[in-house]
Order: sequence, then C-alpha cells, then structure tokens
Amino acid sequence: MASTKDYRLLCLENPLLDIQAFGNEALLQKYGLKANDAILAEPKHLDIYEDLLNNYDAKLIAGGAAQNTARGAQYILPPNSVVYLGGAGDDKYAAILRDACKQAGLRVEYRVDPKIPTGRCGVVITGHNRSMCTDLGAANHYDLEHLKRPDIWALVENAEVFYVGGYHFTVCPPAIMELANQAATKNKPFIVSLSAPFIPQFFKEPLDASAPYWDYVIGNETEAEAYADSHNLGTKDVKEIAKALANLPKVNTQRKRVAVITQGTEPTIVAVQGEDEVKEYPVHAISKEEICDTNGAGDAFAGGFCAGIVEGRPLDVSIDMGQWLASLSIRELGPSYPFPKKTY
Ligand code: 26A
Repeated sequence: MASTKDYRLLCLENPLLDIQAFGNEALLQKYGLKANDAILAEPKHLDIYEDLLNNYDAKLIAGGAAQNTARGAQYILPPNSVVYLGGAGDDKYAAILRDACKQAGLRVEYRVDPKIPTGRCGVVITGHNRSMCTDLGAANHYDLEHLKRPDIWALVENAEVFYVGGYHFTVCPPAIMELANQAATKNKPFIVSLSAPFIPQFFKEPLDASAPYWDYVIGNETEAEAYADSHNLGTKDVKEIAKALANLPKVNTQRKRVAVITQGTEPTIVAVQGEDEVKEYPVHAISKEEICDTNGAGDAFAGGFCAGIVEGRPLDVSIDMGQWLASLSIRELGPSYPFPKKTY
C-alpha cells in the first residue's frame, strides 16, 4: 500500500530570489554574460541586480533551482508532501520566498543567517534563452549543523526520497553526503541534478564523491556534454553519456541507477544501469505562441519526475509527469506553475 505520511520528499539546495527581466544583447555584453548560461557572480556582475530592477522592469520571482523543483513536486503531490532545506537571510527577499513557498504548500526550513542577505539570481531573458547570474549570499552558508539539528534531522529520517540540486555542490558537500548516506543505508531513492555545465566542470570532486550514491541523475544536454568533457568520456553523444552515467559504480545495489537527460524540445534520453537500450521520450509539444519563457523548465521537469518517484509510479510515467509539468511552467513567467491548479 502506498505510504500516506507527510514530507516524503526532502529537497536541499540554495534558496534564491530571481530578479528576472526581458533583456537584450547590449545588457548581456555589458556584464560579459552568455545568452544561455548559469554562473556565480563575480564583483564585476554585482551591479546587474539594480540595473535589472531600475532599467529593465525586472520582476521578483521565487527561484533557486531545487526550490522550484520542490514547489513543482508539491504542486502534484498531496498537501504536506515536500520539505525544502537551504540557507536564507532575514530580510525582505526571504519574506517573499517564504510567502511564495507557503502559497505553493511547500514547507521550507531555512538556515537563517541574520547578518547576510538572501541570495539573488539575475535572470536575463533573450528570446528562448536565459542567462543567470547568482549572488549566493546567505545560501552559501548552509551547514551541517543545521542539517543535524534534531528537528531537521527528524525530517531527514522521516523522508522517503531525497532530491539534491547540483548547485549545492558549490555550498555544502558534507550535507549532500549525509543525505546520500542516509538514502543508501535505508534504501531510499537519492536523486541528483547536474544543474549547470560549471558544476561538472569546476565542482568535479564533490560531484564525483556523491556519484556512487545517485539512484537517479538528471541533467540537460549541455550539462551532459560538460560532464563528458570533464570526465574524458571521449564522446558528445548524449545517449552514450547517459549510459556512462547510469553505469558508474554504485553503493546501493538494490536499485539500478537511471540517468535522465532532457534536451529542450528534443526527446528526453533515459539510460538504465545494466541495460543496453537507451530510450527516448518525446516532450509535450506546445505552440510557440504559448511559450512565456523557459526559465525553470528543467526544474519543473525534475519536480514532476520526483513526484512520480515519490508516488512509486513506473519510470516512463514519472518521465511523462516531468514533461507535463515542464510544459506548464514554460507557459508561466519564470519558474512558476499555473493556478488554479491543473491535474496530471
Ligand atoms: C549556485 N547557483 C549558481 C545557483 C543557481 C540557481 N539555483 C541555485 N544555485 N543559479 C541559478 N539558479 C536558479 O535556477 C533557476 C532556473 O533553473 C534560479 O534561481 C532560477 O530560478
């Protein structure tokens, strides 16, 4: 019988407020940004937030990749199914985030740092591209102490599925490893996203340390390629990369690893450990006119997918749930989901 308890899915990463605007080539050039990328802000980027707010009519939208995923999974699952951990400040931006999560029915347990501002992500939309520039702020101060606090650790022990956003490899790998261990020891699914090309490129060591614990690894085609590059896989073929990811050594041998690579409007690639055949799943097509922006589409995919895993749905159904939720999010501004709620 399916479990009916609360907070079955526990997610960890970096809560951020998105400062999102429709921009142009000149704006990208001014800050040396690529049209489609996700980076950590350097000092030369720090004026972009005010610039976006003052000159580009930027909107403030709840973001943070895995927080978007957590809201997405909660969108599908019964009330009180998802809890999210990360670091935030005690300021106006944190209040906006808490409010958005509350409205989505997502429980958040932030490590609050009263001295450091909540993290922000400048999002510049040009056409179907989005360039993200993140100043992590308080999100960068998440720590093991918070995870091990008795009330938080009780949530970890209670959870049945874990989702870690890959961006957290820049913040607190020991917390990720605690969750990984908990998952493997208790035979609970541990899901990780690659999040951005710079994670496999520049945070290879902590990423690789967690790899033996991945039951599901989710990425897009550019992240897969960056992984292949930094790990000398000698291929750019997404199916081959998915296969390599699925067949990395694994700690919990009771579950076969699954690698899921999304490719925008192209079919999603799925490889299963030990299986020769790599499968393709077409996306839910939506017309060009219906697209608002694709910021958060990957997070939404992960949210729908996680909801499927939590519900114990078959793999192909879980993939379809991800594609369904992504198609809804693409119709909204930023990483958001439509209200009134639609049902899968
Ligand atoms: C550490 N970095 C760079 C980040 C992020 C991030 N979330 C966590 N850590 N950089 C961008 N994002 C989020 O990605 C979402 C879209 O996929 C943005 O906040 C945005 O909501």
